[in-house]
Amino acid sequence: MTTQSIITPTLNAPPHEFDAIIIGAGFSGLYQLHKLRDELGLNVRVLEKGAGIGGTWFWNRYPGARCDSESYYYCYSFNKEIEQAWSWSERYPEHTEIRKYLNFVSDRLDLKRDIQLDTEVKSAAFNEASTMWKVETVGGETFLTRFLITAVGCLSAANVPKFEGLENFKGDWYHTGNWPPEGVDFAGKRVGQIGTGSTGIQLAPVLAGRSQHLTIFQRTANYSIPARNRSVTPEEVDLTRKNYDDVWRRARSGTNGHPFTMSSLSAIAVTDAERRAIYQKAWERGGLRFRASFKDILADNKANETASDFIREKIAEIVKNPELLEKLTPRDHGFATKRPPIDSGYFETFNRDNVSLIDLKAEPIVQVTEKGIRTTKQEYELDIIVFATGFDAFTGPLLRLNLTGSHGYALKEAWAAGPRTYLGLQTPKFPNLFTITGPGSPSVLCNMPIAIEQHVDWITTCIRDMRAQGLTRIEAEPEAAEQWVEQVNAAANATLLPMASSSWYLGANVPGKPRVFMPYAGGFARYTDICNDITKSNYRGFARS
Ligand code: N01
Repeated sequence: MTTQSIITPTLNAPPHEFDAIIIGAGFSGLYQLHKLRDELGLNVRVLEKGAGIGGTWFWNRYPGARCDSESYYYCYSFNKEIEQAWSWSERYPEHTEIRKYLNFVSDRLDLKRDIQLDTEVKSAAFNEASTMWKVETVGGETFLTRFLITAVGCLSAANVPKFEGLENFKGDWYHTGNWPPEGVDFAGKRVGQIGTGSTGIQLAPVLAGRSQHLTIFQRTANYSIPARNRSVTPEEVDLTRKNYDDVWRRARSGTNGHPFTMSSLSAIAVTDAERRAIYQKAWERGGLRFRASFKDILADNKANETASDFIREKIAEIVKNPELLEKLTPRDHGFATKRPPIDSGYFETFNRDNVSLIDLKAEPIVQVTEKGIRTTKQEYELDIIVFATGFDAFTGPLLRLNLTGSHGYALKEAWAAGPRTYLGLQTPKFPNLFTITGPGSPSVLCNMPIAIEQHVDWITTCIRDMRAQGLTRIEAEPEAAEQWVEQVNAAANATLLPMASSSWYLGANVPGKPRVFMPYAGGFARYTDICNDITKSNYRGFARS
C-alpha cells in the first residue's frame, strides 16, 4: 500500500485560500476532490484527521473488520479504467484490501498531492461579508474557502459509553472504530467485548480464536445472516468486469443501491413451504440480500415476523446450550428494523468452551474496576476490554466540527431537536456548506459508494452551475428543509424501521440524543429522481445569489 503523505501542515503561515475545502479523505472526500479539481478546475484541499487516507477503513481495523456489501459493487463506478484494472480477492473485502483499493484509486488519479493528513478540523465559521468559510485546525492552521464540503461519513464518531471507573482499569481498552494500526495481541488474554451490533458480530469469532477467554457483554440480542465469505475466482472477476454497466444500472435503479432487485412476492401471500424454500435459499446464499427475499419484510409486521421466526429457528439449530440460546434469541425487535449484521460463525462461537455471554438486561454493568467489569451480579476479571459499542451516528461527526453558519448560528443549536436538512445536502443558515451523505439522505440505508457518488455528482453539478451563472452563495431555504424533514419522517413511517427501540438509525444508542429517524428511507432511486428534478428546476428550495 502507498502511504506517502504529500502535504504536511504549515503552522503560523497566513491563511491558505481555496475554492473548496473537503473534510475527510474516505470514499466521499477522494471522489469529491477528483470531481472539483479535475473536472471543474477548482483549487481544492482535503483536510484529513488520520495519518492515512481511507476514512472508515482507516480507523476500523479491528480483527475481522470487513465490508458487508459485496466487493464487486462496494467500489467506485465513475471510472471505467479503474473498474477494469482492479481485482477484488474476496466476496467481502477485508479492511486492508479496501485501504489498498482506495490508495490505488488515489494514486491513479494523483489525488494525494491535495490531501493534507494529520489535520483535524477544530471549527469552521461562515463570514457573511466575504461569503467565505474560515476553517481552523487543531494544529493551529487557518484556511479560507468559498465552499466547505464535509466528507466525514455517518459512522465516524466513536461511542464509548461513560462507564464509571474506566480510567481505573489496569488493563488495556480499545474502541473498534479507533483501532491501533499496529494491532493488538490477544494471545493468553482474558478479553471482554461489549456490544453485539455488526461490528461485535464480526469481531467475536476472531477474538474467541485469538484469546484465552472471551466474555461477551450483550445488551440486545441480534439477528444475523451468514456472510458466506470466500475467495473470488478469476472467472467471476472477468464476468463482473464485462457486466459492470448492468451492475451499476441495477444498483442505481433499486431501493438500496445494491445490484439486486427486491422480490415482488409478499411473504404472507405464499405457502409456508414456498416461503421456507425462499428463505432457505437466501440463507445458503448469505449476505444482506436476505432482506430482499420478500417485498414486505420491512413494510408489514406479519411478513417481518416470518423472517424473524426463520432466523430464530436457525439460531436454535446452531447454539447447543439452551440457556445461551435463550439469551441469544432476539425478540424485542423484528429482523432488519435495526441494521442487520452478517457473520462468519458468530452463533457457533457460543459453542466454544472459552466463550461466555453476559446478558446485560439481567445484570447491567455497574462500573469498570481496576480488574475488569462489575455488573449487578459479579465482577468479571479482564486483561483487555473491547468496546464494539458503535457510533454517534450521522450528527456526531458533523457536530464535532463546531460549525457556525450565518450570523454566528451554531449547528448544535440548529440541530438541538435532531438534524434538519434539505435533502441531507444542506442546512438552512449554513450557506455554501455541503454535507455528503448527511442526515436526511439515503446514506447508510444504501450501498455507501453508490450513495456517495450520487451526492458528489449533485454537489459538483450545483457548484458548476453556480459558477456558470456567476453566483457565489447557496443556502437551503427553511421551508424547503421543513418539508423535507416531513418527507423523511413519512418515508420512515411507511416502513417498520422506526420500530426498533435500540436502533442507531434513531440515535437510540447514545444517551441523551434526540430520537429522530435520520436517514431517508424512501429508496435510493426515488431520492435520486427528487435531486435531479431539483437541479432541473434551477435549484428549487435553495436561495442562490
Ligand atoms: O454499532 P451498533 P456497530 N452498554 O450501534 C451495544 C456499520 N458497520 O459498530 O443494541 C452495553 O450497531 C449496543 O447495544 P444495543 C453498520 O452499518 C458496517 O456494531 O444498543 N452495550 C449494540 O449491541 C452497522 O450497523 C460494517 O442495546 C452497549 C452495540 O453496542 C454500523 O456500522 C461493519 C452500550 C453497538 O452496535 C454500526 O455497527 C461493521 C452500553 N452502554 C459495522 N452502548 C461494514 O461491513 C452500545 N452498546 C460496512
